[in-house]
Amino acid sequence: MDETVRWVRTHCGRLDHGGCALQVGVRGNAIVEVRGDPQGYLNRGSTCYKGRVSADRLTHPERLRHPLKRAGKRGEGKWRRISWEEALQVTAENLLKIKGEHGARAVGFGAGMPKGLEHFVLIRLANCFGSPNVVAPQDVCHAPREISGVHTCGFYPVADLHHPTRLILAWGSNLLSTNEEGQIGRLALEQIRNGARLLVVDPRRTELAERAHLWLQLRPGTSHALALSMLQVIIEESLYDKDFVEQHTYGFEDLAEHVKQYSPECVSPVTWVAPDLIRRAARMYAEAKPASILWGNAIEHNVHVFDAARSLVCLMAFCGNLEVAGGNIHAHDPPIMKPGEFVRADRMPNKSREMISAYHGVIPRLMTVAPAYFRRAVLEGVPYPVKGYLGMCTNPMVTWAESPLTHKAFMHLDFIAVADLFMTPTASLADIVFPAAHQFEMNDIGHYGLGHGIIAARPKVVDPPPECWPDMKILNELGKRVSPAEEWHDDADMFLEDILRPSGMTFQEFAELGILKGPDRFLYWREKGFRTPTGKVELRLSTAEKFHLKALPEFKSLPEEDDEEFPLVLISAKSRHYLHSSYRWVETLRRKEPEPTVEIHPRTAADLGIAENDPVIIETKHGAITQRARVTDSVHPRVICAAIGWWFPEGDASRQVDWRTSNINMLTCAGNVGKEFGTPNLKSLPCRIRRGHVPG
Ligand SMILES: Nc1nc2c(c(=O)[nH]1)N[C@H]1C(S)=C(S)[C@@H](COP(=O)(O)OP(=O)(O)OC[C@H]3O[C@@H](n4cnc5c(=O)[nH]c(N)nc54)[C@H](O)[C@@H]3O)O[C@H]1N2
Ligand SMILES: Nc1nc2c(c(=O)[nH]1)N[C@H]1C(S)=C(S)[C@@H](COP(=O)(O)OP(=O)(O)OC[C@H]3O[C@@H](n4cnc5c(=O)[nH]c(N)nc54)[C@H](O)[C@@H]3O)O[C@H]1N2
Ligand code: SF4
Ligand SMILES: [Mo]
Repeated sequence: MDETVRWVRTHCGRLDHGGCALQVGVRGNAIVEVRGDPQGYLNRGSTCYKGRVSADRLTHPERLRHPLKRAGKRGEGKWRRISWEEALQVTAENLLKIKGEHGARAVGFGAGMPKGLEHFVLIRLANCFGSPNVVAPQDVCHAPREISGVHTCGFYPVADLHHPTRLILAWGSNLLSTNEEGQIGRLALEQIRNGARLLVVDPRRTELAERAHLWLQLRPGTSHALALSMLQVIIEESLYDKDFVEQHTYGFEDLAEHVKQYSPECVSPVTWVAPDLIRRAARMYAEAKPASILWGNAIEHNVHVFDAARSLVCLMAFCGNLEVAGGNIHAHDPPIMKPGEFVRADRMPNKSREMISAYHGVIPRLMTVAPAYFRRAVLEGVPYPVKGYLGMCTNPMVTWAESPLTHKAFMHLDFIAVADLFMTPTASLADIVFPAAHQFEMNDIGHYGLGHGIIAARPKVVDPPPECWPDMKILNELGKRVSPAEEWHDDADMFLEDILRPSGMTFQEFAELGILKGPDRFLYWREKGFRTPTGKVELRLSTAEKFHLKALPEFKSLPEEDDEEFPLVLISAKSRHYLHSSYRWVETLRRKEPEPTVEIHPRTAADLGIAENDPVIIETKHGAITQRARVTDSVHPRVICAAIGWWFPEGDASRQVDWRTSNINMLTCAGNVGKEFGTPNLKSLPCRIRRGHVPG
């Protein structure tokens, strides 16, 4: 046996948004070490713990290694091992049968957090098959901030931490745990070391909040009220960038008049932030030039996300921070194939009118179907029946709001195919399960189509188990069976070459380079204006009437009204050890965080007779779960913060049914959603907590 270790350079992926450059040590076909690459563009050698143990995802004895076909009733856990040929054939037959009987739109194509290039190949398959329905959690992840940005200023304004900034405003972002969009955690710390001030808006005292010059511990679900109040202060005290506002914004007078109602004194009782702190925060942000807002996922986790996102873009515009180095910029892609071309959007010219969500009047440019609307289509036939589902890289049974509804919808479908690494609660309901190859076992491109202005090479390091296929290959082979064969390649790796062709590079050359970055382009609006109908930043939306949108961001109410029966407020935050619902089965990760825990303030815990590590029942109007208490004063006495994504893979691996006991989405509800994106309340839910276990 060859004992020498060879080192392969690649990029981390599928553990968060990815981005750290890695050096992976390989002996034979086994990975022996993963370490940070000192030359990494985003990480300069650093990694997190889960990055270092990331190869452990590949070797679990219960990993899916063969295609499976359901042998008993749906979800019963009886499977028959089948060949790839049969798995593809059965899937193709079922998808075509549904298409023949109900139309192509009766198949939903399910994606999760975009993990790699397969996300876009899946959309291509939907388009080539003829279905407008790609179902994905974009309603609660990034689409709201991206699309609100595009409607307001013509682009998605991302925090620029690659150039010196004077202030970072982290708003509902726990970036030292989540390293959003690559290594923003590390870049932020570097900026702070170099003198940038830090302003944090978070109901929890996060690690970042501990380092902050000012921390606003707002009441969950009131970001829009707080941001509108900051706008009011900035106008009243004349702290805004007058030249910019005068020349490059539309609707300033209307917004100025409108925000008068949101003085710090008016807003303080609802946000729980003292008026003088709101004023200090507004001044700090307005006076630092440039300043960048890092907007976190929390603003996207309630029905008022459009108001929150719009208010934050207005703040950026007011203070002249749009498209300014060190502010919030339009990250331009390098010369690569445009996503629309790659996914063959031209095959579905009427997609935005035909997709399920069109019926619900969502905001233009939202091109995925919110899970709330997908389940209505499956269960009620609204606006038309949906009968089939093909999903990969996603675990809706755990990650969509209101898990019992998801279960009901999946039990109602005629046909389900799922690709995953492990038998998950979602895969366990499938008719066909495809065993997927994973990070390190295939060539892949990271960050494509995500608005970060970079793509990262993730070349293959080891061979997958013989019958585990990269998702792209699964889609490529299925595509040939259910759609015009000329849309598909002999070898799925050719998709990587397609993307890179405009750059003049092969994948091999790209892999040697590592990262391809677009040009830095600042203050583009000086030449061209903003890409909105008025050519200006639309503080007031000129298209509001046409698209039935609110012209001005507003605060009218809490996401869910207070309820005496449920006196506490439930929030959540991602774990630094896991990705959402993934990898509870990786032992090295599980040892770090063996059980789901809920943070509770010592005073509240004492009042309720709850001690550290006690099992507790967390309850909302919608359901009850068990997690363990972690008593900490980092949360407000009225707020508890629960763990997300929990199910228990240690049960019978053929039959993953415990998606109830500790899963936070037993506590959420898909019945009440924000109109623009179909977003449910995932955070800021009235709740209560007591010692005990839910009956199991
Ligand atoms: N209550 C509540 N719900 C939430 C959130 C929250 O904060 N609170 N967060 C939301 C957010 S922001 C998001 S993005 C979504 C995420 O929702 P999902 O994307 O559905 O969740 P994940 O756990 O990231 O991924 C699910 C599955 O992908 C599989 N997987 C990983 N890599 C591969 C691969 O290479 N191939 C295949 N075929 N499968 C793979 C994993 O094994 C896992 O089972 O959840 C949302 N849901
Ligand atoms: N380790 C790890 N990294 C990840 C992920 C993961 O699952 N695990 N997921 C990836 C994905 S898909 C995403 S979208 C990102 C998300 O990354 P983040 O944007 O950091 O999202 P969260 O962890 O959901 O929440 C961030 C913060 O919001 C706070 N918060 C809760 N409610 C409110 C509120 O009402 N208002 C405000 N202002 N703050 C509130 C929480 O206390 C928390 O500190 O992370 C990515 N990175
Ligand atoms: S921070 Fe994210 S990209 Fe970096 S090593 Fe950890 S999981 Fe990988
Ligand atoms: Mo996300």
